[in-house]
Amino acid sequence: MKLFRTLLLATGLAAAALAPALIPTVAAAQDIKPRIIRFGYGLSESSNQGRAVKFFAEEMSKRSGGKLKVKGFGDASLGNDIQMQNALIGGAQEMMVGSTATLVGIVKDFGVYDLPFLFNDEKEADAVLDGPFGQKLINSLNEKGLVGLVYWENGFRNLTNSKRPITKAEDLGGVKLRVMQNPVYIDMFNRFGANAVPLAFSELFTALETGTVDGQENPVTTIQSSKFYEVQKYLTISKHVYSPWILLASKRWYDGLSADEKKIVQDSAIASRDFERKDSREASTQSIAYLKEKGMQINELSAAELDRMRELVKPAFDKYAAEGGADLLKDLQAEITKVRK
Ligand code: TK8
Repeated sequence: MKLFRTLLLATGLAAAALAPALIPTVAAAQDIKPRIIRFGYGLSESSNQGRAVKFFAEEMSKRSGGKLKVKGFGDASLGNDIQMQNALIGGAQEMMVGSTATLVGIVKDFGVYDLPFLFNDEKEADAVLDGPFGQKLINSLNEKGLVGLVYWENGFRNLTNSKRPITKAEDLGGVKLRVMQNPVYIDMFNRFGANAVPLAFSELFTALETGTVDGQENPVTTIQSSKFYEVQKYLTISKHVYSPWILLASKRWYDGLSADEKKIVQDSAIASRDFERKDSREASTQSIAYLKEKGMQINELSAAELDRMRELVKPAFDKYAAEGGADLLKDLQAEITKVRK
């Protein structure tokens, strides 16, 4: 150890003698302060979200020699998605992960991902989100006081409810369905005939349990980890929207990091994205069997019915375009077409 340090010092001195310009690089490599990073999220610690937060924390620790300590706060214990976004903007909290859908109050453009039946599969979603389109949206957060790092997978969303199996859009008639706090969702489900009720995720279990709402929609992994099977009888595999999560940092906090610290945050974020997507995809293949075992009655929507539903919600696209989203939607559709080729 001592020998190593002496060697390092000697090398450093030699380098200093030869090229003084190298010294700042050597010094910068150590520019990491001990920091505690409060990282909030909405799902439970044992969920795919919780596992990925843990992974991110480990990466940060590994890459910083234990100096950057991420403390995860699950179950919305620091607040729901929207409250956490505001805490990040104000600098009261450092990091979070949540649905892009709940960002629409800050950057309206994020609603574009919520239009129904955009992506056919995860591969398309990855390509668009990780490509120039996804990055452009991420960049638009900067002027709002947020730093977007990477997209994680929440996943394709499916319907659950306590009233009846949903085999066609009409079966949603009169179903009080909780949706995320986002106008695209409200519009979509009202068009399907449901009674869309926007509500924070943190209030959802109780709302289902008490019958304030009859149903909700989320990926199967979340239906499992949030134990919705305890209060919901019917699960319909509809995959109506591919829902991304986004890893966010407070810009106020992030701007105060050294270049080395920023690099560690970015590299850890990318590593966590790759871990999270793989883990979530593996988990979701097992969730359906798990939910069946827990007594849920599960059905898939037929291809013909999905086509009909797609037609039913077409006006939602026109509405979105008419309300200022035309160019953005066109760009997104062009990206998807490119990926499909
Ligand atoms: C967790 C939420 C959740 C989302 C929802 O905070 O609200 O239904 O799918 O993942 O972001």
